[in-house]
Amino acid sequence: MRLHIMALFSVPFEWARAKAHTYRMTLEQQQHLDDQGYVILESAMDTALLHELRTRILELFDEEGERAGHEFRKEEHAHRLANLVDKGEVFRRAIALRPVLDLVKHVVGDDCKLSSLNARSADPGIDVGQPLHVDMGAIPDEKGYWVCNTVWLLDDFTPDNGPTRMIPGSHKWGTRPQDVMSDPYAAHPQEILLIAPAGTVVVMNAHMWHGGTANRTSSPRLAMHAFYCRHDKPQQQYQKQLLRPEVQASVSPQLRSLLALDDPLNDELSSTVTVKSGFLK
Ligand SMILES: O=C(O)CCC(=O)C(=O)O
Repeated sequence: MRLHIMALFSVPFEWARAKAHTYRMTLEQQQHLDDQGYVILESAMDTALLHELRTRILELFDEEGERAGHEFRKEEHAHRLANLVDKGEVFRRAIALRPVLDLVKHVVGDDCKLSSLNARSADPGIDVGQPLHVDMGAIPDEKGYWVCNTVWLLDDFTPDNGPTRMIPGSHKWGTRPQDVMSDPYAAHPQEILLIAPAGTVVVMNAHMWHGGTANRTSSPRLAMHAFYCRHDKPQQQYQKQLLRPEVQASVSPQLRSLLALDDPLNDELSSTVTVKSGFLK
């Protein structure tokens, strides 16, 4: 049976839905991230930011057409965009949004970096969702967690339009769904659905098992994924190679650091790796 996260977050857990632009990271949020593997920040985007992100992303889908997502991987039943940091100032603002980034740092450390910034639009009228996965196939190592994703809801996530499913606590299991499940596409007895309004950002320990579900409605379901990793791991998309020189020249020292633009260790780690997804080939 699928639980809807709405129900899960009735009164006792209401703090986990903190209004991000009015609250700082709380101990309860940190605890929830540690224990459950995710925190829901409702209204993390104000109306203006939500509108700007949506508008630019829809414009990019139009501009890029068939080429959309070519910097990453294609996904059957979804349209994707990649390398968004290069494609708009609004994206460079979003990846450094404090309440979100503070929680990301709680998972992967103060000196973490952006690993990739993509958009994903789940195609409508489809019966199949994503397999359960962990991002980059990542299992925590001897230093702990090394991947953290943030899902930016640019449409309302409803039970039928392909909300993300999550298995709370699974980031602590040290396994990947494909290693222990005979069918990672199948429903999992512990899964919950992320049902929340547009404007929400979910910070997710990306070792936690998760995946998009089938969008059975007649409209696409849009989200942006700002994915971060620990400083000693490769970026999923090597920002220094992907960002145009004029973009690199325009960003603040703080953003240069978040993008690892002046980081010899990152050059060594990221310049030669081929992009890795949790499940896309
Ligand atoms: O968009 C979603 O609901 C989740 C997508 C996801 O987990 C992925 O593409 O790796």
